[in-house]
Amino acid sequence: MGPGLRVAYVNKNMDVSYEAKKKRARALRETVEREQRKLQEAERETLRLFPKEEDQRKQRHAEHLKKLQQESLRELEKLLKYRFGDKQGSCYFSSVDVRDMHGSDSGIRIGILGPTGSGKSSFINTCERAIKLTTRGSCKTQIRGAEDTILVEDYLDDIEGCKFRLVDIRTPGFFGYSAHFHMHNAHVSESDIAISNIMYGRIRPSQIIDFTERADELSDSWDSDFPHWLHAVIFVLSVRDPRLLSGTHMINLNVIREFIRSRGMDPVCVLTHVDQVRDESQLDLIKTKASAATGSDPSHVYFIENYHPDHNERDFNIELRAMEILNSALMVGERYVRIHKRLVKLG
Ligand SMILES: Nc1nc2c(ncn2[C@@H]2O[C@H](COP(=O)(O)OP(=O)(O)OP(=O)(O)O)[C@@H](O)[C@H]2O)c(=O)[nH]1
Ligand SMILES: [Mg+2]
Repeated sequence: MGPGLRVAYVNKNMDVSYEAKKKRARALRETVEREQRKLQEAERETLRLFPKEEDQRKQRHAEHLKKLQQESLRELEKLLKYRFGDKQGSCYFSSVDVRDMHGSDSGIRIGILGPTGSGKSSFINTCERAIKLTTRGSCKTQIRGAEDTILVEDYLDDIEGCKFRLVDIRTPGFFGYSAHFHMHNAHVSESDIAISNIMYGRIRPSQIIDFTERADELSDSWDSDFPHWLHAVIFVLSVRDPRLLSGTHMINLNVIREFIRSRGMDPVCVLTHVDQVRDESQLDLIKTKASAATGSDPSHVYFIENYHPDHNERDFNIELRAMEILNSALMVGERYVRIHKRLVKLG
């Protein structure tokens, strides 16, 4: 250290007297007490102005639910008032004759197709609960049937004036069967018979037929039974089905996808069991695969958690999603009607 320089250790409290320290401590205690009183006062004021935080949270939740419920009721009202043509507007059909559709009691018939256990019946029940405001749907889930039969059943036909139907198409084994046909090309025509029986409404409600049995001969005028046809198709696949990502569904659905697309119908695809997806980053890939397998435009691919035994309490999000899907099916259904009617006109 150089000359003239010193290091001094300063005890900064050395020159503070005991009395002064006591005074400072008292002042500090008083300041703390004052601040605490201020905080308590502010808290009391907050509690006076607002309910407790938990109550606030509940209130916010209740308001959110109320909004969803209102939205859900608005959508339901629109669906119950739905008349054929509402989605596309009357001009859309100006060049074709759609009197049969206007006069039809059943309106747009939406076929629900998909592999066994994919959640078709549960989806129908979810729609029923949304449309009928009931606590359970009437479609039986997880029922077993003979492997080689197609069973068709109408739903929503018990609502007076409802201008669309959901048609549950139980085809145990059909998708594997159809793939088998496809791979052994010789039998494709048999598969086509099964599909046309379904699409052209040749299987009457509750009738059971064999795959390859022709249900009905084509009537003289092939358009005469048009209101009975399926006008839209919703493919129901489960996100937990490994055949989706492996590409097997791409093959399984080949025949039916081509049948539908070649007739100008845009299918809708519903992906169930979304509550069981652990890795949300998979959703995009699942959607792409489902779109390719079903031939549905990606904008017509929807994820849903159906009502199921572990999720049975009313959920407006579920019901809103179901109604969104129904609206989408009505939209593509009306489009298909015009395509078909134009073909009829062209002869
Ligand atoms: N967690 C969950 N379970 C579901 C969902 N959808 C359906 N399930 C359950 O999946 C099982 C099969 O559903 P179903 O509706 O019977 O399937 P399906 O397509 O009608 O089957 P088949 O009539 O045999 O062709 C049932 O146990 C349902 O409760 C969903 O979104 N989430
Ligand atoms: Mg079923």
